[in-house]
Amino acid sequence: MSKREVLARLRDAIVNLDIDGVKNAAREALETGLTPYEAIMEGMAKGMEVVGQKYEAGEYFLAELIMAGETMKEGLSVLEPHMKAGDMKHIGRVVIGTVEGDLHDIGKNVVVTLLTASGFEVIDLGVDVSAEKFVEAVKQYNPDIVAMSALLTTTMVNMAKVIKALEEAGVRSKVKVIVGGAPLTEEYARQIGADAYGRDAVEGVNICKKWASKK
Ligand code: B12
Repeated sequence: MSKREVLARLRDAIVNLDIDGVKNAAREALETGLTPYEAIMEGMAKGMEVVGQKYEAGEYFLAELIMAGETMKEGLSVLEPHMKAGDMKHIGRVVIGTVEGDLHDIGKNVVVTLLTASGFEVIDLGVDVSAEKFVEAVKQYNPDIVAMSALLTTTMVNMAKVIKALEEAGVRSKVKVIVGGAPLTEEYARQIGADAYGRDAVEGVNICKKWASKK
């Protein structure tokens, strides 16, 4: 099979949410001599773009977005062991986490997958992440972007605490801050001093991509 055919298979497997198909196509990609980077960016990520478009067009819903994320993860699990450090040219670095007191991570994980597929290096701090942990991670990893998720009205206030802590630590101006999660609004994001609000993962990642291209 030609490289082009394998890339098309990778793309289609993501669009069709086909876990077995994506694993097989990822193995074929390696056999055909594609690099894992090419398989991700020119194959699976193209599929993710189509999934995003279908979501925006109302053809796909959240369930498909989550499944596409899972499918992508399965494909990555085949390719990752074959990736050499420095193989992947990252377009930016993102520190992400669900804020303190909040254990919801399904949406955040979709954001992580889409960011990774778009070429970002993502440091995922997980759930229930305190302001101190965000600040430590910013000092340690020197990211371009800090992304926060909250699904509870009682925890979204903790996003403001993180931004304040970044200010107090003198690192706020070094990063762009994007926030997301079901209870948030554009207005709330502005009010707490975030640089952007992502209504969903697709919009959020598009904003991050725009920032990366302006670097
Ligand atoms: C699944 C779920 C749970 C699971 C979480 C499992 C997990 N691993 O995440 C469990 C069962 C653990 C849970 C627990 C609780 N939950 Co709950 N949960 C939900 C549920 C049903 C779905 C959330 C979800 O995953 N959606 C799917 C994802 C893909 O969507 P999403 O998270 O919104 O993310 C999308 C966008 O928001 C955006 N996004 C999200 N994060 C970010 C970040 C950035 C940077 C960007 C750009 C975008 C972005 O992109 C995503 C994809 O497009 C919601 C109801 C609902 N329909 O939202 C209630 C809900 C969020 N839960 C609720 C509650 C009350 C609770 C509990 C307090 C219940 C209890 N009494 O114990 C606990 C709290 C636990 C805690 N401390 O966090 C309420 C919150 C009410 C409120 N406004 O505060 C909701 C709304 C249900 C309800 N109607 O009452 N929950």
